[in-house]
Amino acid sequence: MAAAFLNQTSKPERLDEKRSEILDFIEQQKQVDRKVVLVTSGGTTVPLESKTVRFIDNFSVGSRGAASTEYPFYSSKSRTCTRILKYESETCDHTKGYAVVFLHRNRSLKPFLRHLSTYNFLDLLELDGENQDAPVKVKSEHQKRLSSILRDYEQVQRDRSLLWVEFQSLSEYLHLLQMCSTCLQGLGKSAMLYLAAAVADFYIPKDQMPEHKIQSAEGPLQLSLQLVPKMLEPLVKEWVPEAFVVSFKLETNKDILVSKSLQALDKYQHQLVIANLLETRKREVKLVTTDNCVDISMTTEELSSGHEIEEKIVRELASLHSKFCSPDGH
Ligand code: 9Z3
Repeated sequence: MAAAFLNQTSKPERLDEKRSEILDFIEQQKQVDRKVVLVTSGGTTVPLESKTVRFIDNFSVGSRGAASTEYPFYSSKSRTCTRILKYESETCDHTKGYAVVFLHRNRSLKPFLRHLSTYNFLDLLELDGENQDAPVKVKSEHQKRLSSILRDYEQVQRDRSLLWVEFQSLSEYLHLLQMCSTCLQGLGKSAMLYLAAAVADFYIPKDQMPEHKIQSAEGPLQLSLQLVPKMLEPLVKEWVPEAFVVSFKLETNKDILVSKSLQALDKYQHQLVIANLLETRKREVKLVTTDNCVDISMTTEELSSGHEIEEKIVRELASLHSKFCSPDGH
């Protein structure tokens, strides 16, 4: 099913080039003995026309993935590094932790940059002087915030511990997911997959898709969508069988959340499901494994002081992953 879907949809551009970039990146991380996590983030689009004017989309802006990408860099030694959140000058340890392959929807939230997403970029800047070639500088009230974000970003760039991979449509995402996962195979157990992207469940197969823009003159539009095959199955069984795989389960009805998560674990045989409800996803999640269910939640004080649930999620996962990697499992 998954293979048939991938065969009938066109591959993203420069796929082979991207594959070698990822393999190089993974090799560099191996040399410094860093674990690697693949974080997927944002929603996928489902085109209605081959020459796409219209597409179906979903709500996800990629907050979960972008926030979660910032914490693994520090997770092995400095467990409570909150500099990015509070913009204070605590010392972070960037030497170990994880490297991240950030597979994200284009124009969704990005790690580091997301802290500025509520600003108009131009409002952060001013001209230093009146003349034509006066330099541009950051306004004094934004200096502290920006230099803190920039320092963290530059550190990650210097360490070469973050690789950006972009998708837009469902098929791009699935091809890239397959490619990134298979690249991680060489890391064995020290690879983690953190599948936070909100992936479409329905699509229009290529042979049923009109080539040109659908015309409104033809009257009301009726769509018939097919089910997208679940990629977790080949991912766990074939693409990256040894890795620590974390998927997300999103529901709006709390009564079915845990049972659906357990069903997914049973069906795909991966390590963990993070269960969340649409409305409360920023303040509570459940980490569901076959034999346990751990609640992670945020107090109002924690949230109002700028802390994020992803910090706790990543800390917990790093600890579970480390047990998973140790020979006796402790
Ligand atoms: C999630 O559940 C993520 O936590 C959210 C994050 C998409 C809710 P935001 O981007 O939201 O921060 O606004 N992701 C997985 C959603 C999903 O598609 N899950 C599938 C399902 O529930 C399984 S792979 O069936």
